[in-house]
Amino acid sequence: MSDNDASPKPVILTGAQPTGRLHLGNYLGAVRNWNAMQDDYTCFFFISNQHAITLPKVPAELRQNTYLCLAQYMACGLDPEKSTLFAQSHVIGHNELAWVLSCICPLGQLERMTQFKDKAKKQISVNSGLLFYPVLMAADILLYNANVVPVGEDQKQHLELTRDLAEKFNSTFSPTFNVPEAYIGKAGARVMSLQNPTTKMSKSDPNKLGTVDLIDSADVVRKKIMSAVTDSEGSVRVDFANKPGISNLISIFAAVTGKSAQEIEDEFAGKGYGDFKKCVADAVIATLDPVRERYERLIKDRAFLDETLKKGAEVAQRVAFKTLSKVYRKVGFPEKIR
Ligand code: ATP
Ligand code: LTN
Repeated sequence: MSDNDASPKPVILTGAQPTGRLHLGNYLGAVRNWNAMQDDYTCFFFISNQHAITLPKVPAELRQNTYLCLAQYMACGLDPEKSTLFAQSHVIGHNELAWVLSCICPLGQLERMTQFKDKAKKQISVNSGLLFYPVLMAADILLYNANVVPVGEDQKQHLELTRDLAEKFNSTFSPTFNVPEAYIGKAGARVMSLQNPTTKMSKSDPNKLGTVDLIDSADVVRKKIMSAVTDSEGSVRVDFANKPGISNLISIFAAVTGKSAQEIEDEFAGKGYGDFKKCVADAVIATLDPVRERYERLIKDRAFLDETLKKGAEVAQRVAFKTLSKVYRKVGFPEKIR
């Protein structure tokens, strides 16, 4: 782990809201890919707790969720010895840069954001943080001069704004920021709900049987997979249009075992869904058991989690200050004499 600018490794950065529990979709579609990047990139992973308050939160839960998320990410393999792990609220600079960026960001572009429109529709009164959120996200990214930003589909538009703001700043003042690339996981990595396999597995799914949480016990995982919605045809083969449930289970089985869909179809030719589901459950449990065990150890060790956040914030803060000083100089703020 280094904040050395001379590092030849490209910078990868991503943030995740402290939502409490991660699920199998988050793991297979996102965190597992981030793990694999830790050796080849300078990595910054942070918990975006400042974004989280754009919608009302219970303070004690928000605080606790920061630790729950950190412990789950670390249990999945994010390693503070290799990557900088930190909480957004621990670093000064995100909001300062966001302010500067807001002053070159057209209001119309924020008002057109799909996520803003969707979230605003669900609110009785819309706070300005919800509108401003993509500017803060742009600042999160540009503050560390990220080259690559892994995000879900829903964040693609925010990444476009980030790129626009980086280019606008660079051309208005002088070249300062990398123009970051989004890294969108493969479409095949999309895990669908076990109960409604045409919608993605999501933490906000009200049907809890549809989502396998990373920290579900083995019994609960088994129960959820055994009760996954399938079809009446009875053959284990991929057909997303007509057999979305079985196709989803085949994708999950493939993702956790490394087998191809064809190998799975051959292995289960002539066998029933019950046998197949049992094997899927065994394989998912074998993948998640060690994650849950590491999580249970980590979540009890608050001192270690605090120390991890502290060290991460120190590294992040040095980079953040450097970028912010440069930005302040370029926009014409006088240097602060220390
Ligand atoms: P929400 O319930 O609000 O839709 P979520 O459960 O989809 O949330 P996010 O926090 O939006 O989770 O996503 C975090 C990361 O996990 C993103 O990179 C996203 O692409 C990935 N991800 C989320 N759900 C899935 C899924 N079902 N399959 C694959 N990847 C997923
Ligand atoms: N908005 C993202 C979380 C997020 C983020 C970021 C992701 C905040 N800042 C910077 C990538 C880069 C979300 O809600 N998933």
